[in-house]
Amino acid sequence: MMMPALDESLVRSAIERDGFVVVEDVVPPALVDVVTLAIDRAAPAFGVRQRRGSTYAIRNLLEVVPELANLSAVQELIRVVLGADAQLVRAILFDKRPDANWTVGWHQDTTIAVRQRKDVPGFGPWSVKAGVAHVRPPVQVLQSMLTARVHLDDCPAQNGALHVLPGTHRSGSLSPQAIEDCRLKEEPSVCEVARGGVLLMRPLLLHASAPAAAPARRRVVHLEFASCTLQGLEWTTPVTPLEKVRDRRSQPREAVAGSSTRSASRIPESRS
Ligand SMILES: O=C(O)CCC(=O)C(=O)O
Repeated sequence: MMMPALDESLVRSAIERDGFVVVEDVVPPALVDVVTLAIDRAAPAFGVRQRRGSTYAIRNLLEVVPELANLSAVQELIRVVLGADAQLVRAILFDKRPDANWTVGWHQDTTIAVRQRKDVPGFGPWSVKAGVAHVRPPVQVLQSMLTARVHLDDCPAQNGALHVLPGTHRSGSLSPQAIEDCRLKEEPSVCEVARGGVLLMRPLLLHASAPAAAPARRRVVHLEFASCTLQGLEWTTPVTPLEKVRDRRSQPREAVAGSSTRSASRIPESRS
């Protein structure tokens, strides 16, 4: 059976216009199982946050599950938007579950993880998360980045799906007042994603996360990619640029434009 091919230009235009797009069936079920098992086996370690004995966030996920650097279907998707020079620069697990049903208010992702703190003009303030130096870079760095949120469980709206404000990635770095203004003006979209699907999003897209109304496991592997070098600083992960990745066997099947609470508008499939 011929697999429908991903419409690359529609992915690119959705990212440019809305700042996000959902692509279904990216990671095959067997590979989702492998990643899920590796994460579940991860012993409580540095960077693993726990609540009442349950792991709900792993910050330095690549140390725990190095296989994540080789998810070729995800890398293919990233290449479509960022080009072949993109690198994986950070990996985090976000896990919502009945005993860790957390919430996050509206925000942009404005920090990056780097190998070592060095005072460089344009970079700051600094912080340390799970033992790793983090810094707020110039806005151009954030604008050149793309996040792939790989879903290891089905995530319908009632399972703590991510809410986003479409198009807000185009406004640069926003003050708390500007975030509040956007929240009052724009209608949020709810990003429902099935197991194996990927939400691609720009880090500057305003997003928030409500507790699940019908809590189940909601494991999301958050992979950040960048296509730029840092002036005077180094990314944490010495990884291979995506130009080395050319395996199209597990082609993503279809892209769904920002699904909203009312209806999910679909980008039609094109067949190769
Ligand atoms: O996974 C979530 O629901 C929220 C994660 C988040 O806030 C983030 O990616 O910055």
